[in-house]
Amino acid sequence: MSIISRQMVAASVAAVALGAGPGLAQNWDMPTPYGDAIFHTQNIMQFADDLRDATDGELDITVHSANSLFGHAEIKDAVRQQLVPIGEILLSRMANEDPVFGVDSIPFLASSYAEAEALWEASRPAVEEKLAAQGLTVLYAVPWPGQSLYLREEVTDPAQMEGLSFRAYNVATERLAELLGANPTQVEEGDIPTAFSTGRVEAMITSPSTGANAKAWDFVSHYIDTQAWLPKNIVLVNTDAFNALSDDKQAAVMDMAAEAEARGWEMSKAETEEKIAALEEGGMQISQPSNALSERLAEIGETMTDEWLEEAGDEGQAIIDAYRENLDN
Ligand code: PCA
Repeated sequence: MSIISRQMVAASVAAVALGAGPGLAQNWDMPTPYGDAIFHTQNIMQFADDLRDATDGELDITVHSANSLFGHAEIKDAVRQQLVPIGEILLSRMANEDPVFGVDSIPFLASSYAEAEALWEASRPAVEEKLAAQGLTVLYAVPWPGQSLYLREEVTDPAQMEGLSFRAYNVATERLAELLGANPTQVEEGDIPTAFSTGRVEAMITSPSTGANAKAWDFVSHYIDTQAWLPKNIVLVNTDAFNALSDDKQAAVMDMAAEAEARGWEMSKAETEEKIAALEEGGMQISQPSNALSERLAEIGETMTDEWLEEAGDEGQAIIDAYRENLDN
């Protein structure tokens, strides 16, 4: 977006903050990275509708999807600086800032919905605390379906992936590619089709949602259903902007966020089978990982868990302990 429109957004946010008395309608711009066809975006649209209804139109969120207002890399800082009051990002994009943000992207640490839920419960307090220190309040987080492999040939031996240009979307996918002997390249979700068609990448690991949305069958032929982890998107609000709302509006935001979180997890679960079927309908061959591939990926998962624990220290160990305890209950 241009400098001028950025200044206009900033000016309108400032005006809203100044005039934030009860009974005054507030318009919030909300940037998100993913497109309108993605269930996360649809869930956010529903959240915005529910909030508009709950506040009699006094809190009116306009969703700017697909990086149209700010790019993915800018959204968090835009919310911090109150250029916009609210936004969505992939939580693990912040892992280079603090490893705690990346715990949901370790292969096979938490690869089912029940495990992902136990992990979110165990890690949420630390995530909230770190973001609170930056002036950000967590509203909710929703996982993508399990992350699976997209390839141009049938892969049964992990050695077949050595040397491939492999699309990455966070530090964990970069590390996974390295451990597979592939060459990672960061590519935004919306740029996947172009990255494949221009030969920048030739393999990836992502959800059936993203694969189907990108029409993966146009550029890869094989889907291997590894469902290795469930990375989450997180919705953040600027704490000052939130505190400037009336008590009623604050309560409505929190209530609708809790509903959006519950709804989003259900949407994500339903997506998994639905979008794998879409990939098959598009002409892709769907298969389960071979034993050799499963073993290699499990090994990589253990390596990445160890590396993560080393980086995250006692705080990381406490999260893993709490996670395992949640699983036992
Ligand atoms: N889709 C996003 C993040 C994880 C996912 O399933 C992506 O591929 O960038």
